[in-house]
Amino acid sequence: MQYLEYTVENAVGTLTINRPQALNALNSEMVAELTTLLKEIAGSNLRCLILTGAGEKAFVAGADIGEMKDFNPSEAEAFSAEGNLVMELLEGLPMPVIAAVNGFALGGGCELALSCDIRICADNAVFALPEVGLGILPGYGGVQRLVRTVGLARAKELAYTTRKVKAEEALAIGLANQVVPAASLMEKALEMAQKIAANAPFGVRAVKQVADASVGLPLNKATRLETKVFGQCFATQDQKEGMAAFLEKRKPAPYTGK
Ligand code: CO8
Repeated sequence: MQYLEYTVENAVGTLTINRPQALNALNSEMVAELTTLLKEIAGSNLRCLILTGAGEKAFVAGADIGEMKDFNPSEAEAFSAEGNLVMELLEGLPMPVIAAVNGFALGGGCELALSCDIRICADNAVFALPEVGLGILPGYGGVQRLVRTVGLARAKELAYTTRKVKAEEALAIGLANQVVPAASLMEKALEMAQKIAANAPFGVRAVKQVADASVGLPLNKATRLETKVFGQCFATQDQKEGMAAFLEKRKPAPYTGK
């Protein structure tokens, strides 16, 4: 892979977008690499994924403006469709995904971070949707996901104005889950990922499934899904071990995902 680095340690994956000379701007090759890698990760037994950008300056500074500038409408639509597939693959991964946001998360970079379950930000993080200032709209699902994350009025304001949101404001409006010093970003992201990875994998994936179902399903359908998945937990060895350990006043043995 030319633009991605991927490592796995103790069932926690770290995917680094690696094009720091262009502030990790997303081009077609990178989108194709992400599509392939995310499909592989979806079928793996990874317990948590961290997504970040190489260098100290940017998570991802958006889609590649140089590549987009001469698109005709159908090329632009295809570029948007391929990018949207990446966002859907990321969002649809069965395991939690943490965006470790270092510096700029602009345009497509903000949209990428919004497709993750959790955003931990360095204190130098800056989010924005600059697209209308470039004559386009956020075409990677950014408006949809920003509405769901910070509410309709705030999302509209940010997309209409292109205003930059710094880390502390991102935390205050629920765009960021946590703000940490830039130097300890990866350490803090890893700490959270390891905490997630230590829990029963079926339970963690079940939480993601039912939490995401809350977006599209009416409450009674979502709770019915929850009931079904709750039952399925009782077919796992991890549930037997977790409950036995509680009653025997001991720590559970490491969860196996079985
Ligand atoms: N695309 C291409 N190259 C970029 C991008 C980008 N989005 N962002 C930065 N770069 C490049 C610069 O051109 C520069 O390259 P070079 O050294 O060859 O001149 C290098 O990265 C470093 O950038 P700067 O010199 O500009 O660094 P500064 O510290 O001065 O500024 C900024 C940093 C503020 C982040 C500035 O680079 C910037 O404003 N970048 C563009 C941000 C932006 O507008 N992003 C949104 C792009 S549009 C988008 O993402 C749409 C997604 C939906 C697509 C739907 C499909 C149609």
